[in-house]
Amino acid sequence: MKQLFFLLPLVAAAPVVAQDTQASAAAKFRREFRASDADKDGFLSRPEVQARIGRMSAGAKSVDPVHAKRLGDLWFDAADSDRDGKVSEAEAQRLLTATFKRYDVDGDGRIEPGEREAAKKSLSK
Ligand SMILES: [Ca+2]
Ligand SMILES: [Ca+2]
Repeated sequence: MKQLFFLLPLVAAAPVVAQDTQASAAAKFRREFRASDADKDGFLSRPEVQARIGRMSAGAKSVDPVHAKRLGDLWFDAADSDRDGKVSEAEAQRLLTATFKRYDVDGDGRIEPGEREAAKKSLSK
């Protein structure tokens, strides 16, 4: 779960950042999903997820291929809830929503910096 926290901000959530609302996070995620779906079949495959993460950067440093593969696996396994080996947009949105709710402690639909910190702490226990 510790890695998942760092991963989700990368994948689901270039959108799930401080002050983002759930609606705006979902809209950004939709664009992110389409951009990641390299073969445009409407699903994310494991390699597509890994490739996308490999193209992202975490702050100043980019994600190395080994790390990208590991993060991709973590994200993929968390997102593919029906275990059919591909992640639909609905599955990915569910993961985003679950993540958002976990961060949004006071349930006001916004992720405040303090809530991010609290989520980070709870996940690293
Ligand atoms: Ca695809
Ligand atoms: Ca699936």
